[in-house]
Amino acid sequence: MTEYVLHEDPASGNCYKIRLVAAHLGIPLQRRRYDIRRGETRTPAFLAEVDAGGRIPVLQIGARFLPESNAACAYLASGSALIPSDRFDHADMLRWLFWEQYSHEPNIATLRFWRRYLGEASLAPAQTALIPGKQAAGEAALALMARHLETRDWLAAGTLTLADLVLYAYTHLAGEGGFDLAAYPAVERWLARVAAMPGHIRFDD
Ligand SMILES: N[C@@H](CCC(=O)N[C@@H](CS)C(=O)NCC(=O)O)C(=O)O
Repeated sequence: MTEYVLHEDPASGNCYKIRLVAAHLGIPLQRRRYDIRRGETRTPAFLAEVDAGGRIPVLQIGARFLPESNAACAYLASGSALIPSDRFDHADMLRWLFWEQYSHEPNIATLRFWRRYLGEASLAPAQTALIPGKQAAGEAALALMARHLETRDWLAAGTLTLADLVLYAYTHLAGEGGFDLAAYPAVERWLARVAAMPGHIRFDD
């Protein structure tokens, strides 16, 4: 049987995505921990052996290494009901994964990291200057999800898919980034639906 090792920092929502998908599918994962604030993914050994990009998560599949959280989720979920077989639904699910990486995670996850883990006082001036733009873009992402979910239970395909699990990760932590989820009740209702599904695990499980 293939052995999976998740190279992760437990504080990362990108790493939680992979644990969440694996839990839904009953796939056991070994976990190897790094502290990104101490530069543990930037050591010569990590860069040579795990990922030349120096970031987590990385899913190790036997002797091979797969970086990028959404790619790792897609690998684990391949062939499962989390990936729609209908051609349009499949592509629609993928668009949420791509959207998450371009319009959601760079704003909501980055502000969470800066505010919750680094503290605004310790940011470089160039980072502080980016905060208003990231706040506005994060609010826009949550508003778009809310509009979509006003009339639907799930993001794509009318059922729970990888899109819901991937977006759940940083959306449910958005409060730690300075976003008020109470302003987006349709998103809150969807978060509760995802968390009630069999196989769900919490961020700190
Ligand atoms: N697009 C990547 C983002 C990976 C990423 O930004 N990882 C962060 C933690 S969530 C990291 O490793 N930061 C440490 C560093 O860059 O040194 C993914 O989805 O996996």
